[in-house]
Amino acid sequence: MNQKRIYQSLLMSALVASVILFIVPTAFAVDNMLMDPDFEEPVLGWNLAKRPPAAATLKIDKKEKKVGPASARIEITDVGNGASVHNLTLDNQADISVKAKKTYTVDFWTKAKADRTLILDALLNQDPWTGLFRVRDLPVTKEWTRIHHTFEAKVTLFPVVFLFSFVDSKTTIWLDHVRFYEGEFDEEDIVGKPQAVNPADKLATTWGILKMQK
Ligand SMILES: [Ca+2]
Repeated sequence: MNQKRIYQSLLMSALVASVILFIVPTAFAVDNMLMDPDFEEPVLGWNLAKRPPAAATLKIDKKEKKVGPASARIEITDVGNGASVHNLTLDNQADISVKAKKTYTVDFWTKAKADRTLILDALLNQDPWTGLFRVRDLPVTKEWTRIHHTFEAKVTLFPVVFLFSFVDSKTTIWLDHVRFYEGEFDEEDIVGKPQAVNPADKLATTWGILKMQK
């Protein structure tokens, strides 16, 4: 091969490689076990449970969102009497199945009106209500941030209910694009998913593409 041919073939290889790099993250997207994870339109997959005096409302918010056309906005007026973290929860209606010794990850986008914390919880959705995991004091700020938690299931459980608990604070909180899947944290690239465009998002998008091409 002459030098020009070699150069052309190298260029073609680089092109093919970059196309593959763009396709792979989509092709191997995680298998999300939750229902209605993006809070679009009617929220069939989630249930806001309140034990009085705990009180809150769940609304689909089409202005504040991170992935897709809407997010969940939870306005809390009373966190309850403090007797249980389950006094005020948003639980997913999917019957999740986990196997002992397997690794699972939960991740989601969140922001709040002011800094606050959040509790994540998952347990067997029937007697004896075996706990799968619980994480407290997750920091939520005024900027959209992705929180992720990875754990190993100690026992095989079905049906498991996954829930957010809001008893930490009355501050309004938003949630979007919630995923529960087998495996380690998948740093999903949300490029291509319709989302709110602001300068910060554009920067994040560019950085995502640069990282993928490395
Ligand atoms: Ca959404």
